Order: sequence, then structure tokens, then C-alpha cells
Amino acid sequence: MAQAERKLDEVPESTTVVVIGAGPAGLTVASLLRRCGVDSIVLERRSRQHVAQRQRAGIVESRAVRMFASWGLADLVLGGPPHDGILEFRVDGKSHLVDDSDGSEGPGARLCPQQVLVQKLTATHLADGGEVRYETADITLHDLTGDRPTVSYRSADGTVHTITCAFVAGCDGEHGVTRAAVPDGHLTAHTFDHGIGWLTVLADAPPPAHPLLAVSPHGFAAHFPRGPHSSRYYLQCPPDDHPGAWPDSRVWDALRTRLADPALTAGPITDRETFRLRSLVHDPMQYGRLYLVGDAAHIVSPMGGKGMNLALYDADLLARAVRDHVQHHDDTGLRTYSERCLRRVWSDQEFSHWLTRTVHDAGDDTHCGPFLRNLARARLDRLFTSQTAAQAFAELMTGLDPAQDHPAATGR
Ligand code: RFL
Repeated sequence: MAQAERKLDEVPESTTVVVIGAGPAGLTVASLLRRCGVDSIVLERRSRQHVAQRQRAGIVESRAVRMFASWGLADLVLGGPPHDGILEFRVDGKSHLVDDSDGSEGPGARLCPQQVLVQKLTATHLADGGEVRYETADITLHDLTGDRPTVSYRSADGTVHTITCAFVAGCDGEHGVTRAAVPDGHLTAHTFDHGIGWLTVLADAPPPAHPLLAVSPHGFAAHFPRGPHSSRYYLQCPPDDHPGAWPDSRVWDALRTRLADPALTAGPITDRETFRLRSLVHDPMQYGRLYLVGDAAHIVSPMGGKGMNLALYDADLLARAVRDHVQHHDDTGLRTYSERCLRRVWSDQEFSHWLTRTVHDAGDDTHCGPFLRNLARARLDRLFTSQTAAQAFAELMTGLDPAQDHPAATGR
């Protein structure tokens, strides 16, 4: 009985940053802080095994590769081969190769699946002496606008813990608790729904030679590498479609038709889900001493591969801002965190929106009508024929932003 009572006691602790969520955003914040000697505790709702197996993104863009390199972490946390910088658009079966590297010096993008990044970030952080607590429940945030916020949670054995900290990093994704802890009226949510659905399928099937986007009157489809023997596929579908409507045979038939590749090799499908293409931005990305990072602050439709990369961008800015506060008593980074993140967020939202509209409108004219279809086809034609248009596209794909990534602009 005495033992049980002790277990329910509150266990008070303190740290500099409580990081909530051990996805790409949370693990990156914690790893970067660890690198510069700032302590943190990461609280994650799920088990380590569950988090390490969640498969989503597949490319770490050039900017993020260079970010990890600047912290001495690139070789430790990035797996997978370099991306060769070529993206294939297949329009009505005709192939157009577009160079999506921006020609600047330094390492380029990596074909590093999200789960590999998460596994390596976790291992590196723990080896560096960092702390991640899994299977935490009932996280509650207190005094976010005071000098010393507290975070309480219950561990798997029923003990209630209370951690006092200087900052809370809300890295708990779209449906987490941190953004929900902000009182009404402090954040504005900007939302957009494309009215388009995607079926996404993971399969043990050969990856394409280059990431491939296919446009045709049959509807949009895409094929991306996810490892030496695995692929992720996307198929445009009605916005409220259900994965059960897509048995294996229908998936492979649709892919062969839309990719204009009757010989496409099938393989066992390991995951299949449907979702709507939509976007969401919360502004500002801060409330008191709570800083929102990654999907907790913004969702970008997967077209263009920006969601995870934005999370890494936010994480880098927050880690630098906290470091400057702790070590140099400089609050500039904390003060400008939201504004600087949102500038990048809106730039990537715009790119993702442009690419989403272009590849969907150009194909299925029952979706948007012939006028918008011809506009989208003209945009693709410009991309394939104008060096200037291709250069702008490559700059957006790599994620490098001359105004923000120049050392003088970042103060690195
Ligand atoms: P995550 O990855 O959702 O991690 C949040 C973590 O927080 C935990 N959590 C909690 N922990 C404690 N207490 C609570 N109450 C909690 N609630 C949640 C969760 O268990 C989880 O571990 O957010 P993060 O770190 O911000 O990372 C964002 C990325 O995961 C996301 O943007 C990308 O996956 C988006 N995305 C893609 N991004 C790309 O850059 N390129 C891509 O090719 C790409 N493909 C995709 C995608 C997302 C997809 N989905 C989700 C529709 C493909 C798909 C299918």
C-alpha cells in the first residue's frame, strides 16, 4: 500500500526545455540542444518501437542536410543514398526529366525515409546522454506565460511527474496537446482543402529510377523510392474515398495505366491509407514560453515533400534561439522565431499549392474544367522548356532560400 501511494506521488524535476513529441521535430530539437550543452527531457505518448516504425516522408531536402552538417550530425542521423537531383514528370506517357538540384555547392538532398531519420536521431540523442521518456500519458501544461512553466504527466507505472522548465517545445504533431493548451483567441488557424483525395500505398516493390510524378486524363499518380527494395505510390482518388475500395488488383491496374508503364513490377503492399489534400497554418507559432514546431504548427499537403522538412527547419531555428538565450543572453532568436518560421512555411505552402494544382488540374479535366487544365499544361510546358522556370522550381525543391540561408541572414 505504501509502495502504491509512493507511486502516485508527484516527482518534481527541472530542465531547460521540455520537448513534447519524439517525431522528427522533437528529436531534432532535443539532439541539437544536446549538441550545444542545453538539457532537455523529451516526452512521447507512444512506445519507442511504434515511433521508430512510422513511415511517411522519404527525402531530406538539401537545406536540411546542410543544417544537420552544420551541427556535425549529418553522418550520424542521415541514412540512404544521395538524391541524384533528377525528378521525372511523365505527361500522357511522355517523360520529362527536370533537374531539381539548384547547382549550389555543398551536399544535396538525401533519399532518407522518415523512419530511418527518426531511428538514427533517437540512437544519436540517447548515445549523447539525452533523455526520451516513452509511453507518457495525461500531459498537462501550466504557467506558460510565467517565467517557469511546468509540465506534468503520468508514466506507465502510474507515477505523476512534474517538470519545471524555461521553455516548452510543442512537437506533438497535428493532434497533440500543446497547441490545444493555448487559450482561445491567441492563435489564428488558416486552412485550405484542395477537394482532392489521395490513396497512398507502401509496397515491397522496386523503386523508380527517379522520383516520378505522372499526369494524365486518368488522374494523377506518383512513384517514390523508399529504400533499395521499397516504394511509396500515390493515386488521386475522390476526397472521401476509403482504402477498402482499393484492393491490390485495382491499385496495380491504376498505377500501370496512370504511370503509362504496363510492365510496372508489383509487390506485397505493406500499408495503404487515404487522406484529403489540405493545408493548415497556425499563426503565431508561439504562446508565452511554448514554441510550436513542425506539424503541431502547420500541415502542408504532401505534394512537394515539405512537411517533414519544415519541421526540421523550425527545430533548427528553435534550438539556435534557445542556445543564444541560455549561453549569450540574446533573445533575438526567441523573439523572431514565429515570424522567421512562418516566412518559410508560407513559401513552402505556396510551392506545394502550385505543384498540387498543376499536376491535378493538368490531368483530369472533369476535376477542374478545360480552362484550368490548359493553364496547368502551360505551366508544365514552361517548366520543361524555360531554364529560368526550371531554376526557380529547383530552388523551391531544394529548400534553399538565398534571403534566409545566407550566413549573414541567419547570424550563424
Ligand atoms: P509527427 O511526426 O506527427 O510527430 C509527433 C510526435 O508527437 C507524439 N505525440 C505526443 N506525445 C506526447 N503526448 C501527446 N499528447 C502526443 N501527441 C502526439 C506522436 O506520437 C509523435 O511521435 O510530427 P513532426 O515531428 O512535426 O514531424 C512532421 C512530419 O511527420 C510530417 O510533416 C511528414 O510526415 C509529412 N509528410 C511528408 N513530409 C515530407 O517532408 N516529405 C514527404 O514526402 C512526406 N510524405 C507526409 C508524407 C505525411 C503523410 N501523412 C501523414 C499523410 C506522406 C504521408 C502519407
